[in-house]
Amino acid sequence: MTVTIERNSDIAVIAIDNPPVNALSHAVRQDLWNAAETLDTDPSVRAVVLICEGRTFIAGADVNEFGKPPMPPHLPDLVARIETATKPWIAAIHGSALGGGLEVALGCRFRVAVPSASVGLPEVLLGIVPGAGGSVRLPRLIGPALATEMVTTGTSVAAPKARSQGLIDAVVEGDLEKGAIDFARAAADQSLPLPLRQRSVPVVDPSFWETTSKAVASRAKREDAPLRALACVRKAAEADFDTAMAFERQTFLELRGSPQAAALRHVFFAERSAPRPPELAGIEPRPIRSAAVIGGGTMGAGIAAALRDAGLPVTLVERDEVAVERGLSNLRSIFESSVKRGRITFETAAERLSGIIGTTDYGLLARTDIVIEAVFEDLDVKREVFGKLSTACHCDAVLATNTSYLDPEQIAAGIKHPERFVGLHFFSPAHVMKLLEIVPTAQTTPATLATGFALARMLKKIPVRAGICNGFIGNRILKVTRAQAERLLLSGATPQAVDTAMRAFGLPMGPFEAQDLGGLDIAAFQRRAARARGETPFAPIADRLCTLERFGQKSGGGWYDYAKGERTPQPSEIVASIIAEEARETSQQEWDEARIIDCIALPMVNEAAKILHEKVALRAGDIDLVEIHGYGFPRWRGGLMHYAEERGLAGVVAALETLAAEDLAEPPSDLLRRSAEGGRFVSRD
Ligand code: T1G
Ligand code: NAD
Repeated sequence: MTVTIERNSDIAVIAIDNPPVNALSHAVRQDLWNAAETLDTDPSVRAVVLICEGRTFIAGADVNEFGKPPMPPHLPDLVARIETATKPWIAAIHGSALGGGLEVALGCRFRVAVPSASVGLPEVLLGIVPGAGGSVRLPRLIGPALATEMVTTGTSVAAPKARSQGLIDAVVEGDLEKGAIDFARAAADQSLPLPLRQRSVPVVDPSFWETTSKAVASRAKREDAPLRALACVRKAAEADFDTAMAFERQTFLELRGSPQAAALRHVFFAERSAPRPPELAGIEPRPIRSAAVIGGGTMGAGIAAALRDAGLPVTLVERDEVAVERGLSNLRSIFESSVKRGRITFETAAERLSGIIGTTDYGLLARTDIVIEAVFEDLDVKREVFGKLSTACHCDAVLATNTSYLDPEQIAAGIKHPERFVGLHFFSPAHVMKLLEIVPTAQTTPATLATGFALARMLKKIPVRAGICNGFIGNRILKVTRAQAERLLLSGATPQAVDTAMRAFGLPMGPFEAQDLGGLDIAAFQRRAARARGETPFAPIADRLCTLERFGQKSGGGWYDYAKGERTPQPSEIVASIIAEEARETSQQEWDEARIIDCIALPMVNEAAKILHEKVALRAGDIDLVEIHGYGFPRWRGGLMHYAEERGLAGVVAALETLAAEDLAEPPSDLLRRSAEGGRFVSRD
C-alpha cells in the first residue's frame, strides 16, 4: 500500500495504490489524514486532486476490518477533515467509487470521472447503512428522492447519469489525471461552492416519506438495512447536519454487528471467491470466442440468450427445421420480453437475435470453441448428440452437457477426447438465474474445468463446482426439501401451512406453490427413472396427483386448485382427501411455523453435510451460493450452511435426533455431528 503526493506546479496529486480495490484500510486513512495536514499548510498548493492507481477508485471501507475494533482516524472524521481542508479537493474517479469511496468523494469539493466510472452506496447489500456521512451528504447534493433510491437499493449510477443528476461535476474524456488537474486549476480560480455539510436538503412533500417507506419495505421483505437507510436519509432532511451524522453513525454501528450483516458479508466473500477456486490457480482456460447450443427448448434458448448477452456469436442446433424455427422463436420471445421490461432496447434485441444462426447441420460447428447440449433428458438422445459433436468439433472445443440428473460420465462415454467434456448445469430461466453448477468427470482436464469457470465469468454467473451424484448439489437437496414437505402432510400439516411457514422463513415461495408453478411432471419422470434403477423415491401424494394429471398451474390444478386463468392457489378438497387417505397410518401432530421450518430446513442441512463429506461440494460456502442463487434461499440468512452455523450446529443435531426419533427425518450424519463439536462445518479430512 502506498499513498503518494506529487506536485503539478500549484496542484497536488494524491495517488492511492492499495490493491486490489483501494479499500480504505487503516493505513490508507492515516496517510490521507497526514496528506490533508501537510497540504493545508503548504502555501504553494492551491488545490488537491485525489486519484487512485489500479482498476478502480476507492471501492469502500475495507470489509476485512469489519469484525475488528475500529482504529482512528475513523472514516467520518477523515471525510470531515477533507471537507474542511483549506484547499479544495477534487476526486478523480475511474472504475467505481463505492461506499466509503463515494463518501470520501462527497467530502471533496468536486468530483470528476471518466465516462465508464460508476458511483454508489452499496452498504445495504452488506446489511448496513453508510457509515461516513453518505446518507447525510448525498441528499444535500442530489436531493432526497435520488439519494433515497441510491441509499436504499445500493445500486450504482454510471458517470454520465451521475453528471446529469449533479452527483459529479464533470465527465473527463481522455486522461483522467490531466483532466482532473485542469479542472482543479480552473476551479481554484473561481469562488468555491459550499461544502456539503453547509448546504441544506431540498424540501420534499411530507407524503414522500410515507410512500417511499411502503415501497422500500415491500422490496426489502425481511432485510433490515433498507428501511434503516431510509430513516437515515429522512433524518438528514429533517434534522441538522451533526444530528443526522450522529444518527447515521449510531445506525451503522448497530447494524454492523447484526446477524444479517454477518450473513451478507459471508455471501459477499463467498461470491467473490467462487469464480476463482484455489484448486484452479494458474490454470489457463481455453479461449471462448464462439459458442453453440444443441436444443432450443426451455433451457437451450435461455442458455443461447445468456451467451448472446455476453457478446458471443451463437449457433443453435436443433433436430429438424420445424424445431429450429421453434428454437429461434423461443429466443425471440426472450429478447422481446427483455425489451418490454426495459432491460434492453429494441435495437439491442435485434442485434442479439441477428448473432444467432439456427441450423440442423453439425458441420457448422467445426470452429466453435464451446458447445452446450440441452436436448431431452434421455441418455440415448444425449449420447447420440455427443457422438456427432465429438467428430464435428475441433479437438480443443469444450463439450458440455446441461443434464439435471443423468450421469455425465455415461453421457461422455466413448466420445473422442473426453478430457474436454464437462457438465454445465444452468438453472431455469437460464438467461436470468445466476447459478451455474460446473460438474467435471474423472477425465475432465483442469483446463476444461477452468474454461467452465471462465464462461461463468463471461456470463456474469456464480459458478460452483459440483461432483457427480444424482441431482448434483442443488437438486439433490431439493429432493430432500420435497420429501420432507410431503412427510409433513402425512403428519398433519396442510400444504398451505407448509408454504406459509417457508415463506415466513424467507423463501420467495413454499415448496408446494413452487412445484405447481414449475410443473409436477418433470419430478414424476425422474422418480420413474429412479424406480427403474431400483431406488425408492418418496413422494406418495405427488405420485397420486400425477396419476390424476394434476401437474400444477399448467393443468389447472396440482397441490392447489386454480380458477381458470388465475394463478392464486386455492386449497383443494381433492388434495385434502388424498392426503387424508395416505396419512391413515401416520400419527397426526399439531404443527406450528417453527417446527415446520425445522422439519424441512434441518434435513436439508443434513443432506448438505453429506454432500460436503462426499466432496460433491468442496466448501460449505459453495452450498450457500447454490441455495441462494438457484433456489431463492434468503440471502440475508447467508445460505443454508451459514444459517445452520448461526443457529448452532449442536442444536441442529439435537433437533434432527428428535425428528428422527419420530420417524420424520434421517438421523444427523457423521460429518454434521463432528462439525457440531467445533460449531463450524469441517470437510471430511
Ligand atoms: N474490502 C475489501 N476487499 C474488497 C472490497 C472491500 N470493500 N471490495 C472488493 N474486495 C476484494 C474482493 O474480495 C476480491 O478479493 C477483490 O477485491 C476483487 O473484487 C463506511 C461501511 C469494486 C466493483 O461493497 O463491488 O464502504 O478475491 O472480484 O469484479 O460507508 O469488488 O481478489 O482476494 O469483486 O473488479 C462498500 C464491493 C463497503 C464494494 C470491483 N463497498 N466491491 O469488482 O473485483 S462498505 C463495497 C465491489 C463501506 C462505508 C461502508 C467490487 C468492485 P480477492 P472483485 P471486480
Ligand atoms: P425441452 O424439452 O424444453 O427442450 C429440449 C429441446 O431439445 C427440444 O427443443 C428438442 O427439439 C431438442 N432436441 C431433442 N433431441 C434433439 C437432438 N437430437 N438434436 C437437437 N435437438 C434436440 O427441455 P428443457 O427443459 O430445455 O431441458 C433440456 C435439458 O436441460 C435436459 O437435460 C434437462 O434435464 C436440463 N435442464 C432442465 C431444466 C429445467 O428447468 N427445464 C433445468 C436445468 C437443466
